[in-house]
Amino acid sequence: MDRQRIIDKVRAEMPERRWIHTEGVMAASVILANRYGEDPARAELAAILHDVAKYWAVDRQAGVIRDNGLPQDVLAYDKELWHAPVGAWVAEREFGVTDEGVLDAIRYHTSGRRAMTKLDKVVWLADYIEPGRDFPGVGDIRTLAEQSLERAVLAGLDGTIGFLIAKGKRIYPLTVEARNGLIEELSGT
Ligand code: DGI
Ligand code: FE
Ligand code: FE
Repeated sequence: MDRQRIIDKVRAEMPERRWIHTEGVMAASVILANRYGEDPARAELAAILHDVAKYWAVDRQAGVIRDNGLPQDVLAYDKELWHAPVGAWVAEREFGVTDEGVLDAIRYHTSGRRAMTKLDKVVWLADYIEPGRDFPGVGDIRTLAEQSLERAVLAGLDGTIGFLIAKGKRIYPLTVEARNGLIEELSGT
């Protein structure tokens, strides 16, 4: 499917404000990919599709996870996590995406994972710092993002984990693994 058709179809799946967020993630992904030596076209494709399932009814999201052999453990954690693996499934099945790296970047764009690829990091961080994001601390992470991809993703994960702790929520294990993995990567262990 060509780029414009994907854009038109994804846009039809979401309210306008979420499409504006997606455009912000596209722009930020391209900038980060160019800055850190990743393919901007792959980063942009993952960005276009990353939230494609965000506005599906949660029952529909859960159904995709249950009926297609996706990892079931996520169903025991916050529903906000579900649209990421569902989005990767939709990208492959309905949009014909075959690039496994792009599919992984969509699949792990919320949780992160251990040993995140450069493409995973670019899309994860772009989602966090796109121009429409406005929360305390985002400016510091935008500044970090100009210096170190890994340090910026780590700071973002710290922010998300802190937010979940403050709300008394559980943390999905892949998010903890993502943070541990980045710390190891940064310290060379
Ligand atoms: O879909 P977006 O709003 O653009 O952003 P996202 O896909 O990164 O979703 C983030 C939300 O997911 C955020 O409000 C926190 C929530 N969340 C719930 N449990 C977890 C989690 N995020 C992570 N990384 N790990 C969790 O365990
Ligand atoms: Fe998302
Ligand atoms: Fe997003």
